[in-house]
Amino acid sequence: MANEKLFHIHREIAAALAANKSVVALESTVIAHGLPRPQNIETAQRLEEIVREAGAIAATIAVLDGELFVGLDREQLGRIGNNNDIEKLSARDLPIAVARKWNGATTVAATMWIAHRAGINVFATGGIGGVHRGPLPDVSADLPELARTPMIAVCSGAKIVLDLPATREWLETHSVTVIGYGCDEMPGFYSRLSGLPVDVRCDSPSEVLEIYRAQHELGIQSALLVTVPVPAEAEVDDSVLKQVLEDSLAEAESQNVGGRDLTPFLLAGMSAKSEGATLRANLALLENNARVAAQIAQAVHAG
Ligand code: PSU
Ligand code: MN
Repeated sequence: MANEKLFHIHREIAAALAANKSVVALESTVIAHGLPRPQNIETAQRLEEIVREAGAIAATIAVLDGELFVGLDREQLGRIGNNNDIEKLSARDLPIAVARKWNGATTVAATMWIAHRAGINVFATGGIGGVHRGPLPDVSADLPELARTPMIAVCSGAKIVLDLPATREWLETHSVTVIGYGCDEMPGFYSRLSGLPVDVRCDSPSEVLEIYRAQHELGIQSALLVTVPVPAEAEVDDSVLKQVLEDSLAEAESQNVGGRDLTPFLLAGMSAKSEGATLRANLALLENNARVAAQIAQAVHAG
């Protein structure tokens, strides 16, 4: 068991968890490294409001001075969003961050690790990490964390910069059940379609709840991945997407960008080259996913 002393659970969130009310965990890498300023902090606050409007409480997760924070106040959110020395922390980095008292934003993997141990069972993000393109087998730690954490994870599929078919195969091999929420194929992040299958379609929070319950009763320890397409009006045109993605991937290769810097580099490059179209899509899908996650959390706690 993790030492509870390392966790700082915000008062309101601790009270909600104790009263079995709905809580939605949110990641912070998207704030620190995934979105430009000032939209990053505005978005983080907007996501918390959306979750609240839908009747749940948002728990944005980050590491501050080596302590694991579940729920951030304004000042803490500002530290994560406005400083240049915030680390991008995946699960493997947590022991280092704790030992060396780092400030860091948590990826999907690290956020799920913390949220699950804090007793939260629903999590929302934009797009999960996955299997990267290119010759190296570069596989985001988000995938194995999904395979071993029994939570509901709401996203718009894996980020388009990745090898989506390989990512889909990985999820299948590691028994992560993939739900299409109001869709019959897995969304492709900035696109509503990817040509890849989901395991089942659900059209309401109660349908998701039925599967989540069954998974729990079976004792299955992997996440339930609920994939939600980007709202149609914010979807990025296919030909634009193809072009800016190709250019950004080539740029990353020629500048030798890799490892943890790769995803933020590609997202920023695509936004610049698409005159902000990919950024608008990213914001729209983040907001929509937060809303859906809060609705699902409501169903989980009502049921
Ligand atoms: N989704 C977004 N923007 C992001 C990310 C996801 O819309 O910045 C982040 C998430 O925190 C995810 C991480 O966990 O990118 C994956 O990074 P990597 O491929 O290095 O594991
Ligand atoms: Mn990687």
